Amino acid sequence: MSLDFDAVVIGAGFGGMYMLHRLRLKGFKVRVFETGKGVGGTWYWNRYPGARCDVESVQYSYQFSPELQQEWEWTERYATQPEILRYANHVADRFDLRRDIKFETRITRATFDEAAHAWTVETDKGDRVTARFVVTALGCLSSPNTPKIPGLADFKGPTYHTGNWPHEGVDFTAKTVGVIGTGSSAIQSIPMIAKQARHVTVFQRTANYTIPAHNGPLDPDYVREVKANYPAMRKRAKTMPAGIDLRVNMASAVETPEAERLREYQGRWDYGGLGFMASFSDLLLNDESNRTAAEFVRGKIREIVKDPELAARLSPRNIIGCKRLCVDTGYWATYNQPHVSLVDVGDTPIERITAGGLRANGKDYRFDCLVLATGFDAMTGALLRIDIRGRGGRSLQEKWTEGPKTYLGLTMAGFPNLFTITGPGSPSVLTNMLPSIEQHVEWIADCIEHVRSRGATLIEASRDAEEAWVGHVGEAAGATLRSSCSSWYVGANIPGKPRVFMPYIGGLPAYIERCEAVVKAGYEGFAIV
Ligand code: NA7
Repeated sequence: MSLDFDAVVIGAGFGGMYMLHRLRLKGFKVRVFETGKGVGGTWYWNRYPGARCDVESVQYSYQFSPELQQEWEWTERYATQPEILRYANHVADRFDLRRDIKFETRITRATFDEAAHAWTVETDKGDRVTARFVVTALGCLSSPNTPKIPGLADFKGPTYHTGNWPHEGVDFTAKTVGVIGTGSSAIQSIPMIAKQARHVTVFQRTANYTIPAHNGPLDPDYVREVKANYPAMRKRAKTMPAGIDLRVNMASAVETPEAERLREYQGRWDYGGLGFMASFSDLLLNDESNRTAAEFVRGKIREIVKDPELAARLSPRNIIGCKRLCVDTGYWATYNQPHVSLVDVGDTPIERITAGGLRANGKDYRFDCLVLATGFDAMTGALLRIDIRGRGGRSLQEKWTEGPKTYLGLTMAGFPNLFTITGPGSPSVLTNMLPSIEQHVEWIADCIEHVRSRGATLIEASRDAEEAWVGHVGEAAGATLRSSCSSWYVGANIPGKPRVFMPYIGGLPAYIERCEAVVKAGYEGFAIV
């Protein structure tokens, strides 16, 4: 049987773009399908005001091409969504990627043909193509979660989801706005919306921790230094659990004298960003240690927010870093403005959305526009939206009824020749996405090349290898405080979703080592036919 393609890649974000490039370099015939009109994935859809990466721009970028790395100029410490999208487009142009990408086309079904050792992939535009391999590059936070609040369709004004923001932008001038959610997207967008709007009402279910970004233009001397030493920086980053080159303090928070501990937190606060969690090595291992960091941040909220009662309501009570830590620009201070108000919906959920606003705590709140900053069906949502059928016509939905199961976050038993970039069971969402993506892509491309070089047509993870990996992912999660709270890491934000800590928390270095060991042992845990 002659196949249309060697590989079909689903998605043209950073994962899909590099997968295409890498497979083409190895001489494979590849077709990418992308729902959007352009490349960029997350950065194509998340256009809400204030959208910005919380990993520093010089690190949140590809390293596979030294030329690209040298020629691209980031302007700010943390790049804005438009700048990252320009970068994605630059990469697409530079490596001539668009000719193999079909845009505005959603994959609806992928079916494995056991006799042909090939996938048949169908799209919403009526395409039906065959390929030996399928690689999903769907992103971990790409299936927006619209909560099933009664009456959502009754709202007369416009409703916007941060994860699917209008491309033409939204002007909130003179408008009253209701925002549901206080996650990262809300924390980034609320200060920007408040700059325009007449009034903003934020509906908070769970108060969240955020660390100031202290964003600003990049110092040309710093950029020169980074560029002169890029390989060393990238190498250091790969030795860090999160794949980010930052200083980790190996001391324990509780064993450090209080004055010194506070100095460390203050230094990290003043520097800004996610490095706050690297203040001490045991913040996610020891409750007492964690409490010292959480209390430091609560103290900052009390300093910044003038009304003590409001400060108390904005102060998170749970473990810091259990949910994804946020990075902000002026979030807490926004609540000092008279036209910004906070409504707690933690103890009693929002009753219903009404024509003119919403009803909560027995009160009616009115606004012109509704912003849903309500997050995503993370890690599995985008995969399960596609009808993926492996051996015996068994669907991925059936396989994952009790939670996602993968081998290395890259492959699945019963689904031969199918690979997932940043899939559940990989460390991706707990790391700097770009180096994780590059590692996954290079591993997958080498694997596909290996299958071809053996004259084989099928590779499949064994059930035993998969079970062992799932067990290891679960054990690693159990050792940290991170699996203990209700976050999207455990699927807690989606009613009915199995509660499983989905990413691999053992860190990028341990993960890379494991992936390399599997290859060295002749693709241990795989059958190649
Ligand atoms: P998040 O972090 O999942 O935040 C979603 C927010 O929406 C969060 O505060 C939720 O409260 C809230 N939410 C969700 N459903 C409801 C309902 N029904 N009622 C009230 N509040 C609700 O998504 P983001 O888009 O902000 O960020 C996702 C990731 O992108 C982030 O972690 C970074 O990695 C980048 P909850 O906390 O569940 O009580």
